[in-house]
Amino acid sequence: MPTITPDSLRQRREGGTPPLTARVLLRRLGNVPTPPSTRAHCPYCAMQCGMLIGGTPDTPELAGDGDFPVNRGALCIKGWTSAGALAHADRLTSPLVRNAEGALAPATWDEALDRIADAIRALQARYGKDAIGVFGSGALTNEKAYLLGKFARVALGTRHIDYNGRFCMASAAAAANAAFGIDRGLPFPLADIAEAEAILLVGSNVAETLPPAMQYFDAQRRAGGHLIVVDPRRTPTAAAATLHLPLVPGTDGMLANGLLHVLIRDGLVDEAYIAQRTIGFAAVRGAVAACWPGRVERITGVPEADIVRAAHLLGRSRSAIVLTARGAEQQAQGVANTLAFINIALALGQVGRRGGGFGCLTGQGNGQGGREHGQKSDQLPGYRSLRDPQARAHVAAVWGVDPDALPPPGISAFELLDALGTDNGPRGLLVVGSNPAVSAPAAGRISKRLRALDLLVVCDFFVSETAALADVVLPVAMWAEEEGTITNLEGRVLRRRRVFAPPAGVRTDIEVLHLLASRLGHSKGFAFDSAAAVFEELGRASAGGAADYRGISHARLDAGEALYWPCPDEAHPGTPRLFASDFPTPDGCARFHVVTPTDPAEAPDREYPLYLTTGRVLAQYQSGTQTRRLRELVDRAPVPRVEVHPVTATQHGINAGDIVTVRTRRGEATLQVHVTATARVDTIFVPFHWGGLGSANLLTNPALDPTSKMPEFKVCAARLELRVPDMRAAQLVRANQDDGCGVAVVPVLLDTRS
Ligand SMILES: Nc1nc2c(c(=O)[nH]1)N[C@H]1C(S)=C(S)[C@@H](COP(=O)(O)OP(=O)(O)OC[C@H]3O[C@@H](n4cnc5c(=O)[nH]c(N)nc54)[C@H](O)[C@@H]3O)O[C@H]1N2
Ligand SMILES: Nc1nc2c(c(=O)[nH]1)N[C@H]1C(S)=C(S)[C@@H](COP(=O)(O)OP(=O)(O)OC[C@H]3O[C@@H](n4cnc5c(=O)[nH]c(N)nc54)[C@H](O)[C@@H]3O)O[C@H]1N2
Ligand code: SF4
Ligand SMILES: [Mo]
Repeated sequence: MPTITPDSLRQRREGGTPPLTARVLLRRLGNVPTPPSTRAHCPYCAMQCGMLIGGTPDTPELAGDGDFPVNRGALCIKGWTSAGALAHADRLTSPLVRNAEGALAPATWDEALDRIADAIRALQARYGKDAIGVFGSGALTNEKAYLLGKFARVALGTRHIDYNGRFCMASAAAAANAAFGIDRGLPFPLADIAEAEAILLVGSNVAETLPPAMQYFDAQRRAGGHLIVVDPRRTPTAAAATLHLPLVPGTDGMLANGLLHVLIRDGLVDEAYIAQRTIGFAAVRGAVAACWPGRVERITGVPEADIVRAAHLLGRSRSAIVLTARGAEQQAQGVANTLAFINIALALGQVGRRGGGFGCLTGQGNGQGGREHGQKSDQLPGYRSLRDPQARAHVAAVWGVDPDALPPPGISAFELLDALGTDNGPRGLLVVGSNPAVSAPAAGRISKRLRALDLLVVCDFFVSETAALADVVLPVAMWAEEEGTITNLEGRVLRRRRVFAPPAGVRTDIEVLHLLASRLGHSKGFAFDSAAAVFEELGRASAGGAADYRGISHARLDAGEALYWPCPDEAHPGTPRLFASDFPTPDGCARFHVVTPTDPAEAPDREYPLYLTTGRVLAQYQSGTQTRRLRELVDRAPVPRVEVHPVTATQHGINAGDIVTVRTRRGEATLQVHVTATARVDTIFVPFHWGGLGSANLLTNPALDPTSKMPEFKVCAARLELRVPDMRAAQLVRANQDDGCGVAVVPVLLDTRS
């Protein structure tokens, strides 16, 4: 019995899908169609929800996969609608090359690839190998991420490669490596969350960013557990908590130190665990002695009584899990913040215990695998260091090159973008899986740098805001059209399967890298006949590294094995839980770190009196290239917006629906006002899913964490102004009233001023 009506068919061709309510109704009536049968995973976030897909690209059928243990059949609205992008009218099916008139025009693959290869050769001959840079992504499969790193180091010979995970997981990674000796976001399966008596969830809005994960938090509370949420906003996640601590943005480190102070003061730390399994506690005990609750209240805005209550809920529970996400991590002190919360989990003696522990919630689809196989400026596959002579020798042997031919480490994502087209930076850039014109901090400045390049090449499915600036755009296959693997937020490796043939004219990223490498004289190292063959080489390159994939194969995954890395050989069952007996540090112990919180890089003042924080809404994904094109999602989150507390709105004389300017020292954005008591009075919130005039990143501060080089997306100083030039207000209203599915919204969102 088909779910698809003629009307919904038409919507699909336009990029929409049948209304969710209709589908839910059908399901309730038991009128579910024969389930689509190919096992797949949602293309978006790190939940990588299991789905079943069938039908055709024009009329896809999609259901949650009830047998997949992570989401257990649940999908969020983005997952339900994801297949709508496959046959979307905007889908690129031909390369685009900038012509003499300055416009992007269709070209053949040979023309496009020759143009790229000629330009790369000319730029490298003139300026050296480092004249070309590569910008990768946590959206890429393990195979693609691995191959992109190899392409940069071998085919281009450049030191300039980094990726968007630098804007995402870099602080979490640096902190976990420093404390535990390994960086696996969750060192235990997600379902363990349901077993914790207490959970401290810091800077994470799970209900909107990993919605199916809420089932585990819900089960935890149903079993009598406590959930404490630390977030300046009363998000749907915070509303579901036992206790919400609405801190002043940027004060996480101080709050953590205050919680630890109370735990120590009230005798709630696990001295035996601390003595046996950790080092460095004495210094931390000394440092947090000065963080008494009254002082912490003055700095964080969290009432003293709530600080004490939170500490007691954690310290008096038999099992406790501490989790951080971007709220605490995307700060110029993001690593220190994360370490301060790790200190709590260690002091409680919970890390390595069943139902307890510490984790960082990974964000992007392959945010975990994408950070392990060599897209990072200083990294080789298997989470090895490019600075380590042994690692260089091992990987060079797998690649059949001289270790000395491997370039040295490059610079981090923001530093790389900010150097483009300057004397110190690349003159050409290849972007695969990112839209930095929208997602990079101080995006106005970064768009100028992208324009200053001699060569910008973007591989994408659609003309993203970054692709719109490119010299060459290469159309690539989407998730349901290619084979590969993804590593989810738990470190579990999953299969991405080809369900549909890609549209004519489109190639996979793997094919593109081979075609380009061939033109640069490196065909051999990039001629793979399948993604499984790439994965096999990745396994060998990773062997012996921290993220060891040697024992994992497409065949084992296809046979239904649940494989978590590390998995060093074919007989190894994988490692769902880490740290039960020791830590992968030289002495087997975890490390405490003294954290001395500082002010954010930019605090409010008279000129810019409000805190601005940025993040996500349920119905949009990242820079929005896909989700701004889907009707059901556009209906739910149609225009760029700023969330303002009612008191602040009254003070500014603004009302819900007004179009306002938000201004910071970096620039201004035109946004529609949402008045909501979920915000703090002193804090406004802007989601970052839009480009052009409504882009949050026109406002954000690119202050970087000294260790992770993570930008401070979550805190800067801003002011609200009611007046906007009429023309811009008109543009936003037009976007708002557009009943289409994004096709018409896109030009409105492009910045027409430059
Ligand atoms: N709907 C949707 N889901 C997504 C994504 C998406 O784009 N859309 N993206 C995916 C990706 S890549 C990622 S990284 C994850 C991110 O997932 P989350 O980290 O949950 O998402 P964010 O909205 O960026 O930030 C989380 C919360 O941090 C709060 N916050 C702001 N400032 C501070 C602060 O100073 N301290 C603290 N403690 N909290 C603060 C914000 O109010 C926000 O509610 O989501 C993934 N899932
Ligand atoms: N202000 C603010 N800015 C932020 C954040 C924030 O919280 N606030 N969060 C940051 C975070 S956590 C992240 S992860 C970044 C994300 O921001 P981006 O790095 O821009 O990531 P996406 O929007 O996912 O961009 C992916 C692009 O690549 C394309 N794409 C997707 N999959 C593939 C693929 O397999 N191959 C190819 N060739 N292309 C593909 C998509 O169509 C899209 O255009 O944004 C960061 N920026
Ligand atoms: S939670 Fe993430 S993976 Fe699951 S359906 Fe939603 S966007 Fe897709
Ligand atoms: Mo992210």
